Amino acid sequence: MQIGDWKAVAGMADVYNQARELGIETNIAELEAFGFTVIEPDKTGMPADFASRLMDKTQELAAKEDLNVVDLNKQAVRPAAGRQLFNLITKDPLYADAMMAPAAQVMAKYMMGASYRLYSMVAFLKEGHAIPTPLHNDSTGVPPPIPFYGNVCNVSWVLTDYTKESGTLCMQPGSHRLCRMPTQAEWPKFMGGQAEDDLFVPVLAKAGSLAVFHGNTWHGTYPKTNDAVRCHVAIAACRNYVNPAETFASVPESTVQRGGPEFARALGRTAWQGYGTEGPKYDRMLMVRAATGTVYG
Ligand SMILES: O=C(O)CCC(=O)C(=O)O
Ligand SMILES: [Fe+2]
Repeated sequence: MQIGDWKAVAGMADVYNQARELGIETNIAELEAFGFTVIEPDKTGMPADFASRLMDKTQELAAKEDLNVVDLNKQAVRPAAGRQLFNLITKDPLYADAMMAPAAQVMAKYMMGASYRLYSMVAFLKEGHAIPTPLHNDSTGVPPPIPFYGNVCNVSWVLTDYTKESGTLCMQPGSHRLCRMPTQAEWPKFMGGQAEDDLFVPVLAKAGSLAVFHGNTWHGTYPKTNDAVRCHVAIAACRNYVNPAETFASVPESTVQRGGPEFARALGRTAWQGYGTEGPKYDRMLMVRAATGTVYG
């Protein structure tokens, strides 16, 4: 059907039409049905060499950054196996390009509404063998029931070929409908839980794909059993009222300019929150009015 500029779903008609143009409407159907989807490299709207440039940059940062700068890297028991690099948006303008990629924008807005904000940008980098990352959803600190529409979502640039052997993400299809965190008993047996392993599926994705999932979807990773480098850059977006996990105050002005007004907005540069004695700016409050009415705003 033809989708017009429908007022009742302010913002969504535009996003939906962009999804059609990019050829990723089926990905939206998969996301709705299963809680996750994989967008093929040629549908991201980015040049063919983009993912390899992002991989090179991420490896360059990893080589430069002291492991101990990251607190979690010092913990024996931690949320995710392997190495993580945080706050990437502050580190290079290429990460702004990753976030503003047409398919990434469409999916973030589809899931978190037009007023979405950047929540975090984190690289999950593994070299050599790695134990599984335990089953979880990305809604840290949200008590059940998590709203069906989700408070966060994950749009991940897969930068190396993701296979079961390379320790790809492991999903429980349909779990986004449960609106809560899994209990330890609900983890698959291969993670030390009691659930049958065949309830879970690997995200199989070529380097350059976008793995996209709802913030309520139960996921973890398969054990990494090969020696290849394995990396994805997770762009987490959140709803306008969520306190982002990372601070973006130090993103250079030149990067903000490069990203444009929508990028600046998503980084909170025009957020109504965070005021002092002067109180909020009314025009900024009006920017989230549509979100008060519908999940699309
Ligand atoms: O790669 C991993 O170990 C975990 C990744 C993850 O949980 C995520 O991207 O949300
Ligand atoms: Fe996660």
